[in-house]
Amino acid sequence: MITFFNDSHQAHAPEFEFFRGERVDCFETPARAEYVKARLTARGHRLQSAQVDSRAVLGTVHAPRYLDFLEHAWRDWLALAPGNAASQPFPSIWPVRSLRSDIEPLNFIARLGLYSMDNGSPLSSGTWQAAKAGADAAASAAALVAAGKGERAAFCCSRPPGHHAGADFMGGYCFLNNAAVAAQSLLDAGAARVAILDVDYHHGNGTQSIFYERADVLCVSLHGDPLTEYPFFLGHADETGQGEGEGFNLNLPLPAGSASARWFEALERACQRIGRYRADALVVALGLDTFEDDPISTFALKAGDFSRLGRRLGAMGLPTVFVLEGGYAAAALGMNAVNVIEAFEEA
Ligand code: OKP
Ligand code: ZN
Repeated sequence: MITFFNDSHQAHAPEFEFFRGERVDCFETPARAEYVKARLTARGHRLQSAQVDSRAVLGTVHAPRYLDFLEHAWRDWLALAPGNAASQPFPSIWPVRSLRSDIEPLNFIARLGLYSMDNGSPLSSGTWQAAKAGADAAASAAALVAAGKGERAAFCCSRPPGHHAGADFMGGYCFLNNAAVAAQSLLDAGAARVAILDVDYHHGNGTQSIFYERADVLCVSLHGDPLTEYPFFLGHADETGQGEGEGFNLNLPLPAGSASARWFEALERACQRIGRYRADALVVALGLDTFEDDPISTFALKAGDFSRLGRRLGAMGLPTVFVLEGGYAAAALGMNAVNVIEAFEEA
């Protein structure tokens, strides 16, 4: 499968995140994408660089003031205090409920809180460069599939991931919503209906929220139940869409620790719903943190289960863009990603 690889991903390399108040090494590391690249290359898949500038589509998926903040965040962080180049910014105040989010404060940390859902999205000097290049890769994969010149599918192999990023906020290691960029690009290229299937362990709250009031993008997600799993505040079964979007959002939360059989039952429901939608194209938010050895997740998919996933998706018969999301058992990521891709192609 033709893969658009984000050559700038290593520019995003924060050192640490917080876990229960302690500094810990980042789970979302540059090695992740390199493992996938190595496996793709070893198996003879073609890697390409992005050919599309996603700037225009980013402006429809994300709020202009958020994009402006993100693009200049590192510059503004450096301007805040001498010596900041050697440390990482984290938010410490958020405009929850009664607080105002319409006025952008001047203080950098306050603005960082305004544009964040958590303190779990560490920034580094090249975050914008890496995230923008990832969005370019997602737009490029969508353009290739939309062109209909013999490529039924394409893979966007990139980091940082995107599905927690909403229209105007970052969260959960995510800054720009690559799956949303791919879906919007497919619509802009002529698709009338696009389905997004998010199989990451964590609910894709950003993607859901971006398309929640729209009928032209069906969002379907299987994930750990938010009662106990990140992102906790979205992803319940009663979230079905709103206004024009009513009926075009399907959440299939599963209890933490669910076995593969249960996961594949949910996948079947997801595929049935997408089939009834008569989508013109499919975007798969391909999180691989459902893997049994994932260090931050509790599902139990095995390497062979990723082939089974790929076969099922291939049987949908749709033009498909795969976008890499999570997956933190880094050394296994290549095998698991390529298992999906190759089984899809064989189906
Ligand atoms: C991003 B994606 C663990 C903290 C967990 C949030 C998880 C974000 C997952 N120490 N932080 O959906 O894979
Ligand atoms: Zn995840």
